[in-house]
Amino acid sequence: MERNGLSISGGGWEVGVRDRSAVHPGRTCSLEATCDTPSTVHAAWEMSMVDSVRVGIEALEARVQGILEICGVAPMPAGAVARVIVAGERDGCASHGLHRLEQCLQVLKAGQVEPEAEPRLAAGEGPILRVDAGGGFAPAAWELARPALIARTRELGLAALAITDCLHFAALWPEVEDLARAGLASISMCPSYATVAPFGGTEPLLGTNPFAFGWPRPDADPYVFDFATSVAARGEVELHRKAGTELPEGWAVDRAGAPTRDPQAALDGALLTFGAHKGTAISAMIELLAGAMLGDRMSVEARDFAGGAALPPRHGALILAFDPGTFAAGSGRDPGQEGERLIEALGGQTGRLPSQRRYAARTISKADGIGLSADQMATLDRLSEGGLDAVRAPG
Ligand code: NDP
Ligand code: PYC
Repeated sequence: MERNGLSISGGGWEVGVRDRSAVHPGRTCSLEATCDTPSTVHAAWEMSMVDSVRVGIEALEARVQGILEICGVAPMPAGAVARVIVAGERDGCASHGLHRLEQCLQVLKAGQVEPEAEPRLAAGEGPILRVDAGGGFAPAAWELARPALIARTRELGLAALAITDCLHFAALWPEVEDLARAGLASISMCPSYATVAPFGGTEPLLGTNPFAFGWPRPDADPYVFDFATSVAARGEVELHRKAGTELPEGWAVDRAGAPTRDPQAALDGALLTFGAHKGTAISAMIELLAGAMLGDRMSVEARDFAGGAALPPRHGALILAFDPGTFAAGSGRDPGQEGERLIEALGGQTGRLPSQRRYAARTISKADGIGLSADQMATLDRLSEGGLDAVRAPG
């Protein structure tokens, strides 16, 4: 099959030289209105993506799952972890795509995650569902609990999922997007590791604390946003370090509290919250709701438990789900149509909705395969061949 001037073989691996702009529009501006994300590493990373392999989504999932299993992760969590990592790569979310695979293995090697943990769901009968992840990977807990959360939300109009003791390394949009595709609105949040200074301060106290929202749309992809409450995710800073590029102004301070654009100095110092005092307040809310309220670690404790921020942290996560139809019952109004009016007007003024870049990248990945750099391929080969022994030191 020929697409974008390239031959594609169905679902398998294929080596070729191609222009990454064909599969990752957000990286190279081949789609207008997708190049405006400041927290995305551009030029240097782009250069490294020219010689590449294109691979089908399922083939890449199988490859990543295989690597995790070789390293001792049980098949169920290995599958869940592989799906979320590959979804990130597929959607052009480099900070939470394949970049995370070696970190997951570093955590495993450090003995900070339970590779065979079986998450246990306590659904009870009320609105609060609980999953004890048992120190295992968060995506396994999410996949186990997802059907019960959807069913309970439909039954009661709202429900909450409290995940405890999970190793969290992933983006949150897969969760809220799943729920939106089931017709539900939702909010997802979790602490992370204390690497973020509150507004006015310079000492790491808060996590990069992601916050995601999903809203179902009758005839379109869900309205989804998902961001760190730091100016950018730490993963973005790690990608800048890898690419040898400076950070934009205003992301971070160094250890002495001075503004810095050097990624390593930022990783050693502190990131800043977005939106000055407002981002700090939202980040604090996340610590309280998804840390203190769940009886699980907040970001300072999670960082200390992990011995720093080189490895993803272990803590809890909170997902709140709502059935818009139940809330609007009796109003005579249709939340779906009301929502459409707002979302269309938003898109009309801003030129692009959150997740639009991601959905565009997904469409191309589904059609053409996911593009991997020579560097990414070499990492996959190294890990496939050497297993845990081949995992490099964190940092
Ligand atoms: P970004 O700043 O890259 O993007 C945040 C959101 O804003 C996305 O939904 C994005 O949509 C949207 N967006 C970007 N630009 C525009 C625009 N011009 N108009 C409208 N919407 C726009 O994300 P972050 O660096 O803050 O976070 C990246 C990821 O890191 C998130 O997925 C988050 O969950 C994850 N993370 C995970 C943590 C964890 O502990 N597990 C901790 C911190 C972050 P689009 O995707 O389409 O560009
Ligand atoms: O990118 O900040 C981050 C992050 C923390 C944990 C997982 N991702």
